[in-house]
This record gives sequence, structure tokens and C-alpha cells, in this order.
Amino acid sequence: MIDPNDKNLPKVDVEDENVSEHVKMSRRLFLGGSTAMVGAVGAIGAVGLGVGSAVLSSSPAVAAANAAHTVALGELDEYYGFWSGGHSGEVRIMGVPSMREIMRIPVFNIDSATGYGLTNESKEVLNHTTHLAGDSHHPHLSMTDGSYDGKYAFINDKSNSRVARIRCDIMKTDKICEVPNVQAIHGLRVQRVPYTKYIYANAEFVLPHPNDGSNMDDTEAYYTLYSAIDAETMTVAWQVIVDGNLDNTETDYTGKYAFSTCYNSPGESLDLEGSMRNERDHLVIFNIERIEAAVKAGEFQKLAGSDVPVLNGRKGSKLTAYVPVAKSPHGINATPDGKYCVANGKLSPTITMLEIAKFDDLFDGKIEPRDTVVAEVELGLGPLHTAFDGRGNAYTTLFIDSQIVKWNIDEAITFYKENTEGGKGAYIKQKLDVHYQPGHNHTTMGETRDADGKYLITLNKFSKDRFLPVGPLHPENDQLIDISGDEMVLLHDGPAFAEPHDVSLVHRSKIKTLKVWKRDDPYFATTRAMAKKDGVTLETDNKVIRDGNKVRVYMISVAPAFGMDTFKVKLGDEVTVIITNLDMVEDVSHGFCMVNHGVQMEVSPQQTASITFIADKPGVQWYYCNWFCHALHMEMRGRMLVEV
Ligand code: CUK
Ligand code: CUA
Repeated sequence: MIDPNDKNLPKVDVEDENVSEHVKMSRRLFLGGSTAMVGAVGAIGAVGLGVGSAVLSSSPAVAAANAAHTVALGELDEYYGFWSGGHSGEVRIMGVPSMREIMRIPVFNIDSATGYGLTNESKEVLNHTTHLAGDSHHPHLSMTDGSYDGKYAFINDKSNSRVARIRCDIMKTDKICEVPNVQAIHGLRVQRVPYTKYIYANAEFVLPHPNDGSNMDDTEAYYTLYSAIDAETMTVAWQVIVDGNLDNTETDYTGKYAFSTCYNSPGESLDLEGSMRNERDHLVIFNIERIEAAVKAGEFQKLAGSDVPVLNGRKGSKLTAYVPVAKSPHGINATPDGKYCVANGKLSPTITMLEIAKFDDLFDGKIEPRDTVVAEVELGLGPLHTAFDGRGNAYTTLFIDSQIVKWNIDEAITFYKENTEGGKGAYIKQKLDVHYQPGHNHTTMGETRDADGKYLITLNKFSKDRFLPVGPLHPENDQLIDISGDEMVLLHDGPAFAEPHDVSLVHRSKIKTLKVWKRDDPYFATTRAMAKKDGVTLETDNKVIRDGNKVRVYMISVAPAFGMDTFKVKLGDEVTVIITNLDMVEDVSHGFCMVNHGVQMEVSPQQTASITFIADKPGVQWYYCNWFCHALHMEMRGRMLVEV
């Protein structure tokens, strides 16, 4: 993330006539005319850059937009928002435009409400990992023919190099892939066309290989890899070695190409200064057909400790192409018509726009890498991510300027081609102040063919003075903006706990969830197999099975009672409690909590859930239902009698 105090920030010369007025303007205001202001992060937003801002006015446009976005009591939102939870490790579902938080989905974190990370079913999902922490950045849903198909959501874990899958019918994490040979999975996108066969994942940090401590000083030999993960099996299909540090990634609308922003293009710099020294970094384009052919032809190696085919995609390889783009590119976003992708410059006031149809010629050697560039668009300071409305406009977050800039794609291309002085900056339609320091933004259906240009969410890293103070740690501020008209209108401030990086906004017609679990759900298939071995029918039996010092306690639950109000074990036994909720009524979830044992879990209607613990305390140990289910919910309890 950019520190506005950083002395390495792009220096914008306000006297330079090649720098357009709006950049000078924002830079001047950022500097506040005196160096004393440079350190005043808090002042950036507070002074209000005021370039075309409509935020605080009470114009008819604002009033109309506010009325239009109101979701009346009892009514449902039009969109699901899948919010990443950053280093909380989870995913959150918000309703848009109401901005009501509807559900949390634990993914890489422990969750005491649902028992995720504690139950046997969730431990299986987590591969019995010891890492119960995560840093989730990029939630993206599976697609067919370039639009959401409602099957899965995927999200990366930067902190433990994983990718997780969430089933959208039950909204639970159901598989996690640990990516070998790399550290810090950051960028993540799905294949859009013809369907999501692969999830593409960037590993950010370069490493020596083999990373066994033998070659840590040979920094020239460090590299990182790009991974394709099979969306069904959630295993890595292949990896490609690249030059530079991979940042974000994106795919096209044909299925032929994926592309990633890379900073630190020399590849060998491990420190901040070195990684910023190049004037240009690059976009690396992956030719998926060629990569798959090379895998088939056996043109790969394997790295120590994994069976994944690893291909060479460094500069000069036929599998990749490297296109120089604006310094330290961060976000990479494809337009909904599939024509262009834009690499956001971060340390440059510009973004680089490439024409995807030219990639064929590039790989055939007919044109040079820079021939794919159709515009360098000057927007303002700290462009990080860009979203689209499907009407030819783009919306880019300016981290340092604390603004969203709306610009017209065709006009920017024409301006770049003709370089008409009079047209300078005319492609910019509006700059709207946001509060403060935006990272990602996302439009409704904006990463699909069905971009509908209704709302934009901006995920702002700082909230400063916008909410009641809650101590040194502040929430972030997720703002909702109406983009349906000519003018962007800010509608809503949404405080958010650490740290939504990214969001996907999905029309509600695309998501079909189950009302109650299906009894044959694969989520508890392992538990069902265990019951079968024990001769237990989950749906009817209340039974205690002893197997040495292992005890399996099977019981049903029907509001407001467990199938057993007492069971006996011996001190030191390893106890597994397996509960099957026979309630058919939607919303009647039960829970199981064994007091003083760190044991709790959710058992929703028609679900089976199990949890294992040691009976390490003698005597009476109470258990109870911890999800409010019935007027007699408090009475839904029982005793585990631990004999010595
Ligand atoms: S990154 Cu956080 S603001 Cu991880 Cu997508 Cu750009
Ligand atoms: Cu069952 Cu509360």
C-alpha cells in the first residue's frame, strides 16, 4: 500500500507542461502549498480536493439517488456483495444497495459461532492445517460464458499461500488448496470463458529454489510462479516461472489469455528501493493454449517437494509475453466488452490500456509488446484499481488523491492516438472525493459481460473522522456510489473491520441457495461413512459407540431437545459428538456446546456436524444448544457424565 509520506512517491512537476491540469491540481492540494502538509495524512481527505465533487451538496441529484437506493423494510437487496475480510481471513456477504451485512463465511480463520476450524467437517476442509489464520484479498465467483454461474466463490490467502473455494448453495468453504513452491498468493481471478476451469493465482514473493537454506544469497536465482488451480478438484494443474514479483491478475473473455501485473521487474531486488527503481514494470501475459500444450508434451520440470508441472515462462519463453507498462502496476482489469485491459500504475499518475485482440499477433511475433498498448491514460495520483459500467466508462481509484475518477474509454484511446492538445484530459468526466484512500473498487456485475452500471463500491483504507471513535484502531470505510446517471453520487458510508480489499457484486438472480441441508450433502460424507462403519443411522439413532478409548456419541436433535440428555464416558476418553438436526423448518439451527471444553458448533436444519475433544475433567459436564432455536432453547441441554 502507498504511504503518502513516502519520499519515493512519484514526483509530479507542477511546472511541467506535459503534466495535465488535474494532476497538478491534486498534487498541489496534496502538498497543500507547503511541505508541512505532506505529512498530514489526515488532511488529505479533510481538506476536500473538491474536483467535481458532489458529495456534500444536497442537490436534487443526490436526493433522487438516495431515494432510489433505499431498500424498504422487509424488502430484499438487488445484489449480493461478496466482501473479502482481509486479514480477518473470512468472507462477508453484504446486501447492496442497503449495505447490510447478511452473513460471514469463515474461510481461513476460526469461527466460534459455527465451529469452523473446530468441527471435524471443517478440519477436513482446512486439510487439518495448523494455520488458523489468513489474509484474504480477492473474492471472485465462478463463471460460464463470461457471467456468474452461481456455483462457487474463490478467495486467496496471502498469509499462508492458499486458495479456498466457497460453495454458493450453502455459503460454506468446502475446499482449500495449498499452493506449493511459492509464498504469498495474492492476485486471484477465474477463467471466464467458456467456464471456470481454472482459477489463476499470483504468488507475490520471489524465492530461491530449492528453498532448503542452501542458496539464500544467490538473489539472481530467486523467482516466483504463476499457478493455475483446477476449480473442481482444487489442486494445482500447472505453474509457470516468471520474472519479477507478481501482483494482481486478470483473465480475458475468450479463455485464451490470463495476465498479471509485475513490479520489481529486474526480479532480483529484495528491498523497497530496488523494487521501485525501474521507470517501467510489466504486464506478463500467459498463453493458456501453449501452456496446456507444453504440459501435454511433457515440457516441464518438477520442483522439490511437489508433483506439479512447472514450466519456464521467463522473458524469452514462448509461453509468455512481457509488456512494459506504467511503474509498479497494481490492479489489472478487463473491460466487460472483452476488448481491453488496464494496468493501474500505482507509482505513476497513469494507467496503461492494452488491446486484448492484439495478443494473438504479439505471440505470433508479428508485433512488438508495446504495440498492444492503445493508451496511457493520465488520471491522478495513485491509481490502484479500475471498474466499469458497461456503458464505456471506467472508474479508477486514486489512492493518494482520495478520489474516484470517472473516465471514458474510447475518448482516452482517441486522445492518446491523436494527442490533441485541446482534448487534454477531456476523457475525464468527474472526480469524486471518497473517504479516504481507496484501494479496490467494484461495480455491479462489472467484471462480467452483464455489467449493468448501477452501483460502485469503493473500499477505502482509512475512515479517520467519519465514525464514532473506537480507539487507535479505526474501521475502514466502504462507500456506496450511484453510477447510474451522468454524475457519480455518494450514497452511503459503511464502516468495515479489517480489511476488505476487494468485493464482487452479483445480481441476486445469479445465486440460488438451499433452504435446508440435503441429507446426502458431501460436506459431511466422511462423518456419514464413519456412522455407517459404526452401524449407526444418523437420522434415527441415539447411540454411544466405544472403540478403545475413543467414544463416538451419535444423537439427533429436534427443537427443543437433543436425542440424549445424558451420556457416559471415562476420564481421558477421546470423545466425538455427532449431531444430526432433524428439524425441517428453515431458520431452526441448533448448536452444540460442551461447557469448559472449547467445543461449539452449528447444526442447521438437516445438517450433520461433529466435533472431537478429550474428556479431561471428571464428573458432570453440561452441554447445551448455543443457537437460539425455540422458546425452550435454554432448556435444550444435557449432561456428559465423566467417570473416573
Ligand atoms: S490488493 Cu489490496 S488494495 Cu491485495 Cu487487490 Cu489492491
Ligand atoms: Cu436448539 Cu437452541
